[in-house]
Amino acid sequence: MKIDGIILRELRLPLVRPFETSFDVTRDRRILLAEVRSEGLTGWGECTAGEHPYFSAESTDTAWQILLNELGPMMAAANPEHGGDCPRIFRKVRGNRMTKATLENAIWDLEAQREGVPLAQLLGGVREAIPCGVSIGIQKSVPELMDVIAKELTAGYQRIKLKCKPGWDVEVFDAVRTRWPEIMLSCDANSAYKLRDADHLVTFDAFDLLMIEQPLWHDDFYYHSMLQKRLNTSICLDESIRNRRDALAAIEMESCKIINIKLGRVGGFSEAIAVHNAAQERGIPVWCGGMLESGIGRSHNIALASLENFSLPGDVSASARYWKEDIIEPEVTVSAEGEIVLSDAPGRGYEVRTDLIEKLTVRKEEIRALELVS
Ligand code: OSB
Ligand code: MG
Repeated sequence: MKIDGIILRELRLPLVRPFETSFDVTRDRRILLAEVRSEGLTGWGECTAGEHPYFSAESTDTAWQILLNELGPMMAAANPEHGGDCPRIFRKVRGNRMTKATLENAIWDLEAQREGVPLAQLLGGVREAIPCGVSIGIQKSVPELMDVIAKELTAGYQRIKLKCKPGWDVEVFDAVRTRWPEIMLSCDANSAYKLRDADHLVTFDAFDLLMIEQPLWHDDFYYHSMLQKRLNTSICLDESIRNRRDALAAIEMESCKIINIKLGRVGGFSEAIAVHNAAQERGIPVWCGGMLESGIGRSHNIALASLENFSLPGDVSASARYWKEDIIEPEVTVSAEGEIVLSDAPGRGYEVRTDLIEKLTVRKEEIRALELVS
């Protein structure tokens, strides 16, 4: 397809409530969007990098620079036929996976529109609805956390994931398990522990957690594999898994028994599908993580989570948990059974509210294909 132009935008979107992890508190999201125009159609991509390079080495500002000066021009000159062509087009650029995913996902979005099929179908999805959980940030107190959990369970969510760190872990799990002995419960440490905390992490086994997500270093498999040998609870890797090779290494070393797939973290739909397939072939279940996305990234996550091996409830939840007003229509909603029902409309299945996007835009730059090709 001929790329006619790429528009980069940054939006400022305040979260309805702050989101606290072991590494940061997020109050507003700086949402970076790429709008790729081709032959009368528009594909959208969202960059999941945070404002700071804390979760990964990328940030909103590094992504902007790399999109404008490196990936945007490469894409504009390449005229890809398929979303799956993008990894090859971007091959020269190392890392910057969230940044690459921004453009690659926009091309898949375009391709689904061009073919007149739902994006989920183009990706090979089989589910009509996806099971949903919620990721709950660190709260000021246990009673406040209990109120939040009660509300999410009433809304129908199938699994509760608690962000944790030293000092906000076993006492919290104990209180939650005492009140809700049966719920599907997991935790995510975002690398807040060291191997010397292994004895402490073993005590998590008492709380019948579905998994412990990324307890150790963000770039580690080896020490996670040592820790997994000591735990009954399954380790799930998030930060460590950058691609299919990482997934294979982690599975082979038994560093984890579950994998969280994030579209941005692995560099886009192509690699996300490759990780999904590698895990499926080896009997390792996956689920779809989230990065506090706006409706555009969220709609892409939903399409991805329709693949068969996304058998565990993910972190992709309703728009209203994050935003007063989302930039897509309809907003993402979750049923009383805790599911998001996939749209059967062609493309991403949600309309983009361009008027609202324009209003929220704080910076905008256009990469025009013609100038670049000459
Ligand atoms: O580790 O899964 C994570 C948000 C920002 C950075 C890292 C993570 C998260 C979440 C939020 O857990 C998931 C969501 O609700 O989008
Ligand atoms: Mg995580």
